[in-house]
Amino acid sequence: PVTIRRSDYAPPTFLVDTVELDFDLDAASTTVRAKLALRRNPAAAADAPLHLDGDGLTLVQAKLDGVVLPPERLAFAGDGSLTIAGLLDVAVLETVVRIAPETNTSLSGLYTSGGNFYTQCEAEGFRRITFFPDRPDVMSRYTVTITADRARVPVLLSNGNPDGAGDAGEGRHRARWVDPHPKPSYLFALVAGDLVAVSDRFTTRSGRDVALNIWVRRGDEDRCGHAMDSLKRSMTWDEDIYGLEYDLDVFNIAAVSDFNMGAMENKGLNVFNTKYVLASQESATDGDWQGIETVIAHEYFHNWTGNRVTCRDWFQLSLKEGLTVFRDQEFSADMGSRAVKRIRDVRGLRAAQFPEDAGPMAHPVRPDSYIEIDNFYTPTVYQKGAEVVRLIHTRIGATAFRRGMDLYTARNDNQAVTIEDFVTAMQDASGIDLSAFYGWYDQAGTPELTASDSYDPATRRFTLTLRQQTPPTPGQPDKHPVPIPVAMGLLGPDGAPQATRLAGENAAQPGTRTLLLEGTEQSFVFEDVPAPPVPSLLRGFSAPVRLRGVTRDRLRFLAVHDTDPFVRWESGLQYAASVMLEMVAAQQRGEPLGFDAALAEAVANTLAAAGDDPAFAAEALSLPGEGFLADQMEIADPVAIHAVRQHLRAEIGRRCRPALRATYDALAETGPYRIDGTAIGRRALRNTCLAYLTAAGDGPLAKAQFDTATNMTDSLAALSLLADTDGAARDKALATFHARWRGDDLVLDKWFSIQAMAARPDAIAAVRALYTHPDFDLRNPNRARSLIGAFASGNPSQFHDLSGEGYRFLADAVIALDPINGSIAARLVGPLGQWRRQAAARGTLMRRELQRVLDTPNLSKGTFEKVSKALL
Ligand code: BAL
Ligand code: ZN
Repeated sequence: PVTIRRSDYAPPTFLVDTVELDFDLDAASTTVRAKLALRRNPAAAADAPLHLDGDGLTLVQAKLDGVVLPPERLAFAGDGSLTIAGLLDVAVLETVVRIAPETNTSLSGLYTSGGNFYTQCEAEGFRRITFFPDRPDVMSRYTVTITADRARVPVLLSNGNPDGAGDAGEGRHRARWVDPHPKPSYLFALVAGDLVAVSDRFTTRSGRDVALNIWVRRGDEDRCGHAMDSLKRSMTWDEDIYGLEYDLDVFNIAAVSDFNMGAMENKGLNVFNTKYVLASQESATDGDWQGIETVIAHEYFHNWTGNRVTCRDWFQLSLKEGLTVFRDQEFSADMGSRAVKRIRDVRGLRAAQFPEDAGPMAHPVRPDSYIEIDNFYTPTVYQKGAEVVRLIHTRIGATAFRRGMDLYTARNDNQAVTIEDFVTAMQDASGIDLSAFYGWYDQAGTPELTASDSYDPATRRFTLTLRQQTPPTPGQPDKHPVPIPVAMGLLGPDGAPQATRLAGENAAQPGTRTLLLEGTEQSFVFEDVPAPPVPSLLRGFSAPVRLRGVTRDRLRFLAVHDTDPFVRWESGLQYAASVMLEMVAAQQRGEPLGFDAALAEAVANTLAAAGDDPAFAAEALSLPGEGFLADQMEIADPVAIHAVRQHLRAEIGRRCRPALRATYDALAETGPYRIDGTAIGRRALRNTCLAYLTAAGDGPLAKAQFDTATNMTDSLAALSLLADTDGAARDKALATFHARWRGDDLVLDKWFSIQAMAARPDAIAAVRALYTHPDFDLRNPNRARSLIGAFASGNPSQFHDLSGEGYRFLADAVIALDPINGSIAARLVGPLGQWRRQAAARGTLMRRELQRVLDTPNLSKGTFEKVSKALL
């Protein structure tokens, strides 16, 4: 496989001003006619040939300027692409190709799902539909005509606005779509089939009346309300916050159950995984409701950050993804609790991105090279990319950031641009030199920030010293310092917040201030500090770093007193993590685990104050996750970590039983079901209490909740606790759940996941049995993820069983899946790549399985890239 390098970028030789596509849809053999109006790119050499990407296409005919091209003019390459030399500066190319949607299991390009037709073109799927310069810096105006059987395929959708429909004879019909906005090929979409729409309208603030439709399979109409509501709120928010309006007469969303991603922002025709559209009280958890709101917003926001202003090349992916994640995070923060949203986002970043940044696939937010671009839709590009946008937001402030967004969209509208164009707009809008922030885009690895301080009572000076260091990552042995904004404050010995005055400043500032660490080490001197203070650092997680050097005493103090809710939560978490890592060491030595009474005290305090903010209390009560703890250890010990966490849960449950039970009872659902932040917070807190009580031996409580639950959140919380236990209640609950939900794919996914994540000694056998269950379908990405992904990523103590059977299962599944859907196989193989963080006995077994995957003939280039890099 070929490595593509950012430094090799060359502009396209030809631009395509307009594209006319004509689809004659048939599941077994679809004919695609394409007419491209080509123009030589002034930036390319005068005699450069035309290069058209193609993958798996059967060419029927190619005409240049109306003349059929003879075979000798068509130079095919091994990858399916086509080069044609000798073009004039302006030319019209017409091609006819055949493709077979029903055998397309990769779900990239045009494929069928449940008898309907869908496309997925990002990143490189359009080349599986027709010959085209399939790269984002070729932006064209598209006109699309779709013809299909009227009875079987009554709905025909593409990008843009509808432009007529009619009869095509012989039981077929036709529809035409015109997209007035130039777009790259990755934003092309076609959806056709037997679908029904849930419809609404939205009037933009300049008066455009937009038809909103969510297209689903018959029977799913009553589960679209939340998605539609989220869409309208997103449209309003983008107008209010960024002045950005929708720009077509129709906004279509189509939901499909076979989908590689969460959703896709195709212009005017978003395609969504059903997981992020369909929800009802009975079938959706609170996490599902929140996921729908976030993903609907994310795809909608791409209309400006991604579609109107797109990426020059795929190395710039974070230009649209990091920025759009930042925007959806801010939207969700505005819709609910900002503090809890931030806590959850940081949890997510540390669960997925920090380990990636410390593993074999570590890459900068703007990567330098790739073999398969699908492998770079990563937590680093998305979540760390969003953190980097947030750093810039923090550095220049909200007002300048908004001016920068105005400048960015105005300057770059309808263009394919780079991260420099974004940073330059922010710099020009703020007047602040942001050049050092490129370090965040171009350097991989998570910086470690160490804080130390001293207080001099004679001068009443407090000196805070910040130091940074980033560990080496593959291909980047030497790291440079990056600018780190540290939002902070000082607390007095009594816990009261203090105003701060840095040396050289005239007046003290109340509240939070932001220090900027620019070099490797810097000291900040605070004047007039009456007594030794406790610094509260990295408020709101102002930079994606690992903060070191805060003592346990200070963590306990901050967890109680700090004004910043993030630091309060973080300090409690880090305190617990520090205690738990010590317990892991004790467990490894075979010593008694003991118990730190301060943890029970913290739980009691949190419960006492829980009424103020139950969602925050639920976060504060949650012990550090197994993955988080593993990521703190150079060599992880998943089995010891699991044992410690279980022990602690049970111990806290026993010691705090009355308070936990009282909170659990007090939060029982009484009124009608609601999905606002307060109701979600109450359920989260109640189920957190249930988990502790169950760990302490109160098994019947989970069973009772499962038997009486009236919503999926409570039902699933109870079932997942039961799934970890032994006995008849467990088996009965799982059977009842399956019988109740076997017709609902999204809920059945949860049934598979819960069992895959149950940390029982028979987990691997159970997972292998589920793999052959009649409801298991390797070809459905949601189902594959719900079993294979949930086990390998969500059940560390069993996946890492010393027998190596967990690794063998994952490798077997990846080898079976790779020829079906290489993109999903490459994604699932990831956990095996973390072998360097495991003890030698496990690492050897993991490497053996990686090698077995690598030795498989005809491996997809995505899986090859992941596995070969893991073995380096
Ligand atoms: N562009 C791929 C799906 C998403 O990030 O919205
Ligand atoms: Zn996105």
